[in-house]
Amino acid sequence: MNDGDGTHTGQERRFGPLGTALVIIPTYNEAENIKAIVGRVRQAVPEAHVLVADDNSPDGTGKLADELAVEDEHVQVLHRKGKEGLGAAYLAGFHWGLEHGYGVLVEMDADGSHQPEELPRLLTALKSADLVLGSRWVPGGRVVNWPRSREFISRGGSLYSRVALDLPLRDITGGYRAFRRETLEGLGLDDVASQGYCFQVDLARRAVKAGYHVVEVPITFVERELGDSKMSRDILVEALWRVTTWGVGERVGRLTARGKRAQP
Ligand SMILES: Nc1nc2c(ncn2[C@@H]2O[C@H](COP(=O)(O)OP(=O)(O)OP(=O)(O)O)[C@@H](O)[C@H]2O)c(=O)[nH]1
Ligand SMILES: [Mg+2]
Repeated sequence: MNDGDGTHTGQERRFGPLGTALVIIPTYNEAENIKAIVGRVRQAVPEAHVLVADDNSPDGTGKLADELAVEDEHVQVLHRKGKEGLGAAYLAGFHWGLEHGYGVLVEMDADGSHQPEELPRLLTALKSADLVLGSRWVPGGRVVNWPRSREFISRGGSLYSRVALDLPLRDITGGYRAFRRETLEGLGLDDVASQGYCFQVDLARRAVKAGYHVVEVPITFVERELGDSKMSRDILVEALWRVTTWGVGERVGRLTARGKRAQP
């Protein structure tokens, strides 16, 4: 229920049963990681299904994923034609999952930063929420093996988004999340910003503004050990720029609305 000022208490809400979860793992050149991560998900949450969304990785990740899918009917692979970014892969995965009737859609990186063993806690929290964010920056959350500079940028990015967009959240750029299907259906995915961190910020922002009950659950984020990062300075700069434009847009919108109300 909406408590009147736009925030959501979730207290008096009744949440329906969760249904089967689909863990979506976007991959680009994750040949060193794919088997281990899928195995860990299958072990940690045996009833869940896995969808690997691969952008035709040159290192053969898609083929390795196909091998896993042959062995295990809980594993599926979505082959995409080329590298289009993390957000586009997730959007394709969400659509696939919604079409196939899954009740919960989970975002998880392939590189082991998001520990599958923590997924049961996210899913438990989702029983009384519309969206659960795995959070590094709430009490109990932490990062392992990150240089100070990386932590500073990530904390700074979330703080900036929190203030600029007026969001009651601590970790807004993280990508370990569990959505109820109804939440995704209600967000309007067609025009979501699809690049890197923008994608995560845009989804969180839409969920809060739409009045959904968003809960942060502490996670331990582990820096990747194998393979290369795909995040770039461009993705970071784009996120900064977009968040600023969204923030300014919202403030101008509020002022204009106030001005109209004040007119006789
Ligand atoms: N399908 C697809 N997956 C991608 C793309 N870019 C990144 N990914 C995947 O998205 C996940 C997150 O990417 P990372 O490179 O680990 O980004 P990050 O976690 O912010 O950066 P690091 O901490 O340096 O690892 C990984 O599973 C990547 O393989 C893409 O263009 N297409
Ligand atoms: Mg990573």
